[in-house]
Amino acid sequence: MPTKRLNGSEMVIEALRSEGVKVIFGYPGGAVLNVYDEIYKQNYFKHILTRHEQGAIHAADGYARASGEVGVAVITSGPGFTNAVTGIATAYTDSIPLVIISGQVPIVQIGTDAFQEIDAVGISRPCTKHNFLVKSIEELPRILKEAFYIAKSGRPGPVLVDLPKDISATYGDFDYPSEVSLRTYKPTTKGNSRQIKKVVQALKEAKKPLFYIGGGAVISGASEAIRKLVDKTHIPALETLMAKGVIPHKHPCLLGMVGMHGTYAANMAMQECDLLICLGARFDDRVTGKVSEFAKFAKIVHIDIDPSSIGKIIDVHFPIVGDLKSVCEDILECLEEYDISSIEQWRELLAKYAHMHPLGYKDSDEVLKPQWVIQKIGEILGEKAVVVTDVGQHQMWTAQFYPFSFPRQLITSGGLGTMGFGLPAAMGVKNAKEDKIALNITGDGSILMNIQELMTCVEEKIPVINVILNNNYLGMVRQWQSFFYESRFSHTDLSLQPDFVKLIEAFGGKGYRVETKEGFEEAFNKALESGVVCMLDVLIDRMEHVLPMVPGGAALNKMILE
Ligand SMILES: Cc1ncc(C[n+]2csc(CCOP(=O)(O)OP(=O)(O)O)c2C)c(N)n1
Repeated sequence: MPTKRLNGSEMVIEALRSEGVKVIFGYPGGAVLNVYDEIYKQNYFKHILTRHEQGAIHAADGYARASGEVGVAVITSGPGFTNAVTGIATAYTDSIPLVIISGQVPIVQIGTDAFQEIDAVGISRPCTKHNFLVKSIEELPRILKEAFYIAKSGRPGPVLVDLPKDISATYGDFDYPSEVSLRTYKPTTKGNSRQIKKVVQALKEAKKPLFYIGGGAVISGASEAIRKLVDKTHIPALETLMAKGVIPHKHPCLLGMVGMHGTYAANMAMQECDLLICLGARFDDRVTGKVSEFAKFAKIVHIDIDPSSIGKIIDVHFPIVGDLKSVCEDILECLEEYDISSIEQWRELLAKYAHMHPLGYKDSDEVLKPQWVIQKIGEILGEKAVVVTDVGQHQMWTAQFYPFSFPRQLITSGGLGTMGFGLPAAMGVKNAKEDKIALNITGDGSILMNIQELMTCVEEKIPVINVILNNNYLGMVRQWQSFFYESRFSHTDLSLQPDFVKLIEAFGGKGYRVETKEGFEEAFNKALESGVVCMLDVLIDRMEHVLPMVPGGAALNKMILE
């Protein structure tokens, strides 16, 4: 490609075009105005104006999670940037690839407390995979190329490009690099073959082996290879919240979700296994419970693209650094034969556990149970929806009761647990997956955190279906207060509420209040037919708990079951 003379803003547009970006989310302001002027002139990609910078980042994040591509957001300096931080941290914790272009004050004003100046690079250091402050026009093409490369390679994550206003107007030579070579950053993708052979040997010898599947399985596209491994070996598998759908919910080897609100069978399996094969999971405290009691009898295999995550929390006997998909394929190749009968007793024991305490709830005819609502939605939509959640009890009930059957079908803030994620993320999802229904299951607390994005949905005609499981409480916090603070409900009562139906109507969408089972089906079908952004305000049992529950810091087998 011949070198072109472009200014910084034109370079940004050209880079986005070269990267094949189809949609970006953003919010303008003075420091980023030059870039916005170029956005106005181009027709390569769509720009969606959110109503808050946090919304822009979550939307780009939802887009990335649903599509597997890099999400892009453009924001301005100062408060624009600080508003974005929660979104950036959310993506960082769940290893989501984003490129965020933020306007910055002109170079000469940096460090002078100029209007809307903030140290974006300093603030974002702990919550980005990498960040750049562009100091000259010459380095901008390289930085843009590297930003995309770093965001999506290895363990993905958000990358910030902080672009001072003067540089966005300065002309320079634009020669967009076709490749990236970074001396200090070279992710290992191929797993060590000797180590893989050892794992295969251990797998054949184990009497109680167990697959522990994490979000890395989704990110690396390893689902098919993992399914093949499970189908070949019949080794029981458990999943984290972030791995929902990697193994379809009805697969006979799947024990369900592990951890604080995991199934009895999954948690007991974790405690009793003799070989734990961790496939792209992080040993998060919500999964391990008390670390010293965790998988005490097991030899541990940990496969992860990020070497720094191996051995961080749990001692590992067989570390393998590499891309999970490629390592799983190597294991499959190396495995050749596997004697399924050698683990029959183990499978029988776990089947007994699953039978003893299946996931369940007491249904009622007087009051709507949230679990019933989610099961019903699952029956109606099944594979037709990509399900987004906010954070709280509704998130856990969704994980427990929705029949997930493909990877990227559940989009949720797992690591950071960010209330307010749902609605904007669902907007991103709908843009990535037009053929799917974008369903946001949310709480009465969470929805109010980014409710302004309803306006974006109306303007951009994004028909997100929001289901509020309304318990008039910050339910998950109230649950902790019930169990661990003798029901002193300090500031978790949300009885005072807006009229959600009128609220969404004011924005220009459709709203329905639901109090009965019949009413739910009727309203839900109307919402599906409406083709516009909707909100169902579903009044549920106010005091329902998410069970089972492992109290924070307890061992996984110390579950509260009822
Ligand atoms: C931004 C943010 N603030 C606070 C919390 C702590 N928190 C976790 S769950 C929860 C309650 C959520 O309430 P709601 O959205 O109504 O959902 P429910 O638990 O009732 O289903 C809170 C406050 C959080 N996760 N995120």
